[in-house]
Amino acid sequence: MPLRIGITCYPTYGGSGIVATELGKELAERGHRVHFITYALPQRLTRFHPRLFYHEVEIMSYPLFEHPPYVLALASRMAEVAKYEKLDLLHVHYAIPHAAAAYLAKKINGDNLRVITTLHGTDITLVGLDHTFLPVTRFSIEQSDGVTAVSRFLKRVTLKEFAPNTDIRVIPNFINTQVWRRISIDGCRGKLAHRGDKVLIHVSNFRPVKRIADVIMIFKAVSRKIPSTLLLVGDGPERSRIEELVRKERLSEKVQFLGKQESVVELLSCADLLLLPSQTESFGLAALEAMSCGVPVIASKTGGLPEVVTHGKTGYLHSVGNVEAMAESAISILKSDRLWARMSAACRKFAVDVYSTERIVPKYEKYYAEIMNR
Ligand code: GMT
Repeated sequence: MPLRIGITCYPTYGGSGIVATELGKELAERGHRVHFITYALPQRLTRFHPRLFYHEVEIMSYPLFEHPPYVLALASRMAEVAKYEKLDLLHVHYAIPHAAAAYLAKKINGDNLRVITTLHGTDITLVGLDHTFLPVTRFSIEQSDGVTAVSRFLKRVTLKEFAPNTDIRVIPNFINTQVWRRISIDGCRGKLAHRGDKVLIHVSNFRPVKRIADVIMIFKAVSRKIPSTLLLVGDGPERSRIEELVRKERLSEKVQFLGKQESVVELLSCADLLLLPSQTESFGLAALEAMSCGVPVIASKTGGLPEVVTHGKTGYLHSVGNVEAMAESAISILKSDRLWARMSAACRKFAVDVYSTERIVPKYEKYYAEIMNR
C-alpha cells in the first residue's frame, strides 16, 4: 500500500543524507508520496518527481537566541507537514537531533504518526555517547516506533552502549548500481594522471576520523614502487593540514586535491584503488560506491567495514593505522593486472548481489508495513 512518508536528514553533508535522499527518491518511484523536511534542499534531490516534495525548515533569528533552537523549528515543521499532508510516518536519519524532533512532532499530532529512526554512525559511536546528548538520544531512540541500523556492527554497539529497551532492525545502506558503474571516459586518466600511472583515490569529508594522513603515507610507500597518482576528492576540516603534509613529503606532483566533486562516478571510473583507512566507519558508503564502479578497496578492519569489504576478495582490510600492511596490499593489487581484474569483477558483483537498491529498499518497505500494522 502506498504510504505518505516524511523524511528528515542532514541535507548537505555526509553519507546519512545521501542514503536518506536516495531512499526517498526510490520510494517515490515505487508509488509512495515522500516529503523531505530539512533546513536546505538535499544535495541529491536534483530532479522533479510528481511524488517528491520538499519543505524547508525556517529558523527564526532573534537577538536573545545565541543558538537558534533548530530542534523546535524542525519539530513544528514536521508536525505541520504531518498534519496537512496526512503523513503515515516520519523516517528520520541520524538520531541527533532528528529523533527528538520527531518525538515532539508525534506528541503534537496526537500519537498517530509513526516514527522510524535510522542510526548511521557517529550519532551512536561518538556524538550520541557524549554526556551532553546521551539521555535525550537514548530516550528518543526508545520512543521511536521503529529503529534501524545501517550495519550489524552499529546494532551491536547501540545495544552495548545504550542498552535501549527496543528492537533494532539492520537494514544496510544501498547503492544504485545502474548509476554507480564503471563508465568509459575518453582521456580521463590522461587528464588526471601521468601516462602509465596507476590511480589511487580517496573520497571523504576530510574529518579526522578518516585518517587522511594514513592515506598519504600509504600512497607514499606505493608510489616508491609503482608509478602512481593519488586523487583526493572532498573537503573538510583536515584539508589544509593534509595539504601541508603532502608538501612536506614532497608529493605535490603526484597528489591532486580535487575538492568537492559532483561526478564521483567519473572519477572512480578512472581509478584503480580506493583507500579508506578510517578510524571507524559504521558502514563505509564510499567503499560501496567504489566497489560498484569496480574499484577494489584497501580499508581498516574496523566497524562495519568488514560487512562491505571482503578481505582478499574485494580488497584488503588491516588494523587501524597499519600503514605498511595497507601499502603492501595496495602494491600487490596494482602490480598484478590479473588480481586487479578478478577483484574488480568481484567488487561489482558483490555490490549488485548484496547491496543494490533493488535488494535493500524493499526491506524498508517491509519494515514500514510492519510498523504501520503494529
Ligand atoms: O559520522 C559520519 O561520518 C557522518 C555520517 C553521515 O551522516 O554521513 O556517516 C556515517 O553514516 C554513513 C551512512 O550510513 C556511513 O556510511 C558512514 O560509515 C558513517 N560514518 C562513520 O561511522 C564515521
